[in-house]
Amino acid sequence: MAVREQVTFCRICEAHCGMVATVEDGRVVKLRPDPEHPLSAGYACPKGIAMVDVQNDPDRVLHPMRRRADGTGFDRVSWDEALGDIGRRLRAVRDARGPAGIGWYLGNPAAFSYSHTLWVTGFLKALGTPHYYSAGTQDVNNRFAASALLYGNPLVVPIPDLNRTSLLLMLGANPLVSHGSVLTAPRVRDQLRGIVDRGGRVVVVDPRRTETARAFEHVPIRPDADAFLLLSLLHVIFDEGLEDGRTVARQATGVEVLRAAAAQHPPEATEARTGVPAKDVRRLARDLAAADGAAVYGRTGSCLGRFATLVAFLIDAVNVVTGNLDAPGGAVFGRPPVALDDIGARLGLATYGSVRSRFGNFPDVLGNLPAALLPREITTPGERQIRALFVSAGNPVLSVPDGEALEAAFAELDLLVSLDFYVNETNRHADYILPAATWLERADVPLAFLGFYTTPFIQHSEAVVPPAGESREEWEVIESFADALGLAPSAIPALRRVWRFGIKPGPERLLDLLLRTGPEGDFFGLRRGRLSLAKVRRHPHGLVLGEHPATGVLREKVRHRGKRVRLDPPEIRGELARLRARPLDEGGDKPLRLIGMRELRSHNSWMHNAPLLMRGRRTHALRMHPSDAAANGVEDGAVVRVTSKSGSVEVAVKVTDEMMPGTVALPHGWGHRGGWQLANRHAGVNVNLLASSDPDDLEPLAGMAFLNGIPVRVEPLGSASASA
Ligand SMILES: Nc1nc2c(c(=O)[nH]1)N[C@H]1C(S)=C(S)[C@@H](COP(=O)(O)OP(=O)(O)OC[C@H]3O[C@@H](n4cnc5c(=O)[nH]c(N)nc54)[C@H](O)[C@@H]3O)O[C@H]1N2
Ligand SMILES: Nc1nc2c(c(=O)[nH]1)N[C@H]1C(S)=C(S)[C@@H](COP(=O)(O)OP(=O)(O)OC[C@H]3O[C@@H](n4cnc5c(=O)[nH]c(N)nc54)[C@H](O)[C@@H]3O)O[C@H]1N2
Ligand code: SF4
Ligand SMILES: [Mo]
Repeated sequence: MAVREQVTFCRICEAHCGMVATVEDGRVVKLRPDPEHPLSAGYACPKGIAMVDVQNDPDRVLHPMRRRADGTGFDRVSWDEALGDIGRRLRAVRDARGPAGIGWYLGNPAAFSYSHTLWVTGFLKALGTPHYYSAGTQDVNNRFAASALLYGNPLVVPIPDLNRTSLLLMLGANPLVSHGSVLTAPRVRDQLRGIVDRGGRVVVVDPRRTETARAFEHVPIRPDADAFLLLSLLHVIFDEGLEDGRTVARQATGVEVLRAAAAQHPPEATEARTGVPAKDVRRLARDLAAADGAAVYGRTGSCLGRFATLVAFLIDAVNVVTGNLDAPGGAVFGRPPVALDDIGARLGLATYGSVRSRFGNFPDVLGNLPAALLPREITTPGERQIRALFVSAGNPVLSVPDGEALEAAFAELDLLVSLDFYVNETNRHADYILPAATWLERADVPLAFLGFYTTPFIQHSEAVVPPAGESREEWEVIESFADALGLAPSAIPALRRVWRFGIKPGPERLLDLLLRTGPEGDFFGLRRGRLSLAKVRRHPHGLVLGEHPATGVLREKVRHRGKRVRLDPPEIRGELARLRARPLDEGGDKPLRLIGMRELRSHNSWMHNAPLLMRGRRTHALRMHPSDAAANGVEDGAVVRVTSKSGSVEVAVKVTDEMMPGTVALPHGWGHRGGWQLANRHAGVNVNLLASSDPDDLEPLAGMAFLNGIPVRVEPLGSASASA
């Protein structure tokens, strides 16, 4: 038996922990943390270890599958047959409807494959369709929209300088479980602990006393009220003259608008909205202003409310006003060896509002339109109606509001094609499922995340094993689609031109070019000893590229005239007015507020089939405070009906005082009925049936789904044992 070990890195979440794979006879049999990784240094979470279960899963899709006409299942077909038929049907759609008849939904795991992302972007750019959707409108697009408004470039995104900060204020993030997002900090627990060990503080603003909140300081807040809290922090800072006036004058324009807005939200006035005592807000504001390096950081809990872009904007505004933007220990701009913000801007990919959605007139964010609109885009006749849809590395039926409407809409498509390695709740409706390689089966670099490392870093991994069965990497499959349409799938015009002469640079050539011409690049030998793909490859455990992220680079980043941060864009003034006009809503017959949460042994919807993660009778449960349970006549373990204006689900309750009274939490990514048998046995429910896909319910500036703070009612149905 041939046994070998190979160094690689995990590509499930943004920490990108170093791993060592054991390969026996061409099969990955074990994954363990890499002790020699300079940053993760022997750490990996249970999901990383359990990837071996996914890799060898008997339920994995290993050859192309075509749905039977009668809908009773799938038949195995050859790649040639599948690609031939898909090509014909794509051409028919394009001939009849133009490129706007074709759309793409790109799921979260795609972000962990640079080739997948670049080839989808290139394909859609070459095709010329406006229909580009992704997990982004359920995740982070508000952050990019805020950056477009603040800095004139959606790809300019600050991260907290964890290694140097003395006060980290986190809104809606639970890094002890999520391991950090829009923040690449392997061993994040140690990094946060380090702040406290240096005499600093970590403050967690969250409706739930999370794992992170418990380990540090917790400020409970009502869901969807972060904008009020941030405005009150600004209120105190301005009112007490605590702002860093010189830095603000140097870095920003329009501060008067912010000052006037903040003046209307003293902490005593917002207390009823946020539930945060005014005296605590005042103290926090003073601490932020006084700290030697403070950073405010927000993640999904701050992104999925009704004012998501405003919240992201205000987070950076607090960083600016306290003098902490682009300064050591504050909110900084990373030090990526590939400057995606600059490249994106030059290629015309760093867009905000260059396209508008057919419904609700939402602006695109980096080309993305709101995924919640997909059912309407598919079913409503007219120009730009979607007739053919690709879904790669996504499960929007579970991850996007109103999956039932999406499932119903699929029936009206001429063609639905999925690139995945499971039959999930979405692609079970596909005409074709094309088997994708896993991250253990492809070479990679964390390209999209290089700017988010709190210690500048790069790593390359070779494929550990070749694609299993007939699996293929996405970029190759996308080239087949492009061939069928006579397109060169590149966002770079020069490459599209040479493509016609048969010159088709693959991912590696492109990556090498990006590295060698980047800020650390060797410019093909002009700067000896600097970065090239070959050099990165010579360091399989990865390469630390500097001690700290860059500071003092704001003027290079900002694209507004005068190179200053804009604190008064009209879009934000509109949101501030909308916020002021918002009535204090008691919810009527839906008095509770539903939020999301993540668990250590789940990863969105796709790791519930891994036996290692499903041990110990795991179930899907609604978390509820004892006082709410008592008021609603609910006991621990009882099954309840949760009803919102959009739908209802039945799920068991876990009574816990970690919830803030009035707020209930239910994880997403459950509600299984795909081809994953173990997951189906622990099915749970689809929480997003409670979310709305009505354009009026999406956040206006980025089209964010409203997933945190949904008004609901909870009614007891009986005990779990009785209904089982
Ligand atoms: N184990 C695990 N890790 C993951 C994932 C996973 O599914 N499982 N998913 C990955 C992905 S795709 C992402 S995007 C990241 C997300 O990374 P994080 O955003 O750090 O992860 P969450 O655990 O969702 O944390 C969001 C927090 O926001 C809180 N919250 C909800 N509503 C509000 C609100 O209105 N205001 C405030 N202030 N807080 C609120 C929730 O209680 C929750 O604790 O995690 C990644 N890592
Ligand atoms: N209520 C609520 N809803 C949410 C959230 C929330 O906090 N609350 N969070 C949102 C967030 S942050 C996110 S990111 C989304 C996630 O939403 P999606 O990205 O739509 O879905 P996932 O559950 O990540 O499913 C990913 C699919 O990709 C497949 N896959 C995994 N790796 C690969 C690969 O390398 N190649 C290919 N081709 N396929 C692969 C998996 O088998 C799975 O079927 O959910 C969002 N939905
Ligand atoms: S924290 Fe877990 S899932 Fe994330 S990269 Fe590390 S091992 Fe992978
Ligand atoms: Mo996400």
